[in-house]
Amino acid sequence: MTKSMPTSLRSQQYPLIHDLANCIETVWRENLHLSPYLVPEDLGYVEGALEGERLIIENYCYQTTQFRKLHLELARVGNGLDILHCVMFPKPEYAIPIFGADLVSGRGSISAAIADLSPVHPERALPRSYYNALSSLPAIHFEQPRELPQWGDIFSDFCLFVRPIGDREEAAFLQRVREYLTLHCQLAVATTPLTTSLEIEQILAGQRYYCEKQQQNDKTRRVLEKSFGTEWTERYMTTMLFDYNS
Ligand code: BLA
Repeated sequence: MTKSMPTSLRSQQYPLIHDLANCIETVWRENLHLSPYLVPEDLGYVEGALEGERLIIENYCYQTTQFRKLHLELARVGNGLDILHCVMFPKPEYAIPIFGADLVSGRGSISAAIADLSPVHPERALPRSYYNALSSLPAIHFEQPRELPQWGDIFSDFCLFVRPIGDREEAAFLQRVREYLTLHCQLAVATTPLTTSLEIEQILAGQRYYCEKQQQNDKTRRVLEKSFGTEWTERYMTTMLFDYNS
């Protein structure tokens, strides 16, 4: 495993991944007041190749008044597989959903594009303001919707999970994620923090459940294990990708 300054991975990545990374950062900058977030020193930029192909990971993290961690990760496996991973973890005083997105491309197309505002309430319902805003977006149709895995009960009814076909569907996906992000930032900023410890505990439990389910994604785990081994992968998945203690 080696450490060095990040080269601009994004410029080499699949165009939709590059575009979504830029879109996420732009919406964050336009709507939130970003402060630095300290990434463990050895996890900002990582490169590994235990067995087989080299995996390069770049992490970008921020925090804001409403969010304890905004995380954008870009990764490339060998010369073919590009990945974008993004999660916005609210502070537990904010009873708002978790935004998450994952894009995986290989051999010249995107195989998986997922984005959601996932509820963390005990009854796993979205706040009314989110439900209303998301329901008012015009319906969109994708030729190849994908089925959620078994652990996917964390996702909302508004979860997009598709294999986008062609430029038109890729653009539609990007546009819809921009809408999710923008309304999320605006609603988050307008949210009054909770004050009772019982309510805060419930939100924490919901965030923990979300993370535990995401940690069950074997597809992510396998990619990481091949380059970094099981121990490193377990640490990475529980401290960097889906942590709920900090
Ligand atoms: C799927 N995630 C995948 C796949 C790979 C990765 C290779 C399979 C792609 C496919 O089926 O076409 C790999 N994803 C990674 C790696 C990282 C990553 C290595 O983020 C990080 C280093 N995953 C998330 C988030 C969501 C998510 C935030 O990290 C959703 C908000 C979802 N990824 C997700 C889902 C699948 C997936 C639902 C499909 C899983 C399945 O079909 O079993």
